[in-house]
Formats: sequence, C-alpha cells, structure tokens
Amino acid sequence: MKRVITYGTFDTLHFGHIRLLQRARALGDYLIVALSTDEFNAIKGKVAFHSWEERKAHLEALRYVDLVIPEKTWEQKRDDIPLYRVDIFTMGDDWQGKFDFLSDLCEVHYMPRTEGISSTMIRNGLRA
Ligand code: C2G
Repeated sequence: MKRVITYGTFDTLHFGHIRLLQRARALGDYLIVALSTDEFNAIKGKVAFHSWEERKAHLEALRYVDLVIPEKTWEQKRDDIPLYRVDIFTMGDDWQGKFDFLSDLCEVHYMPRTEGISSTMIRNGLRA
C-alpha cells in the first residue's frame, strides 16, 4: 500500500485541483490531503471563500481522496510523513523545490499545475 500526501487550501474546488488530486492518487494506493485551516490560510496570506468544513466536504466527495486532515502549520509535514506512513509527498510545481528538504523522509514529487484556472479567477467571475 503506497501512501501519498499533498497539502493545500483547495478553495472553490476546480478542475486544476481535481487533476492534481487525480494524478496524486495515481502515484499510489491511498491519498491523504492536508487541508489548510482558516487560521493557517491567514498565515499564508489567503482568505478562503469556503469554510474548512465545506472545503473538506468537497474533497471527501472526490473518489481520489481517502483522508482529509487539517494543515495548521508549515512545520507539520515532517511529523505527518512518519505519522501517516507516507511514501510520496506531492505538490503542484508552483512549489518546485520548496519541499525538497522532505526527501530524507519520503519521495518528493512535483506535478505540472493546470494552467487557465485558479480560485482567484473563480472569485473574480472567471475573468482572467
Ligand atoms: N493547483 C494546480 N493547478 C491549479 C491550481 C492549483 O495544480 N490551476 C495545485 C497547486 O499546485 C497545489 C494544489 O493544487 O499543489 C492546491 O493549491 P492551493 O489550494 O492554491 O494550495 P496552496 O495555497 O498552494 O497551499 O503547505 C502547502 C500549502 O498549503 C499549499
């Protein structure tokens, strides 16, 4: 059983997120999503349109997602990986290189972002 983890806000869930989650799940057999809390979003300088509970429900509706846990800090990744017996950490390549420090704990894999869609675009009414 190969276990994969990814992190994010996943606000106004869209096909860019879904494609990432689909590819992340395809890297293994079980996908954990660490979902940024509203408090952590504030640290990231983000304000989500949907609450954490709503964003969690949206993710849990996807066949690709097996477990949703809270992402509360930048630092928790090094604890999450052993705690959840993670084999692969993956993120979109807008984070390319930023999490290579995890490579002593698990495989680190960046995937191409989906162009042409973002939560910001959706909030702005899909005007680019
Ligand atoms: N993503 C994507 N294509 C898009 C938009 C997002 O592939 N058009 C990917 C991002 O690369 C990221 C994931 O979807 O891997 C979630 O994106 P966000 O919700 O914007 O997450 P972010 O704010 O980058 O949070 O500790 C890591 C942070 O919590 C990441």
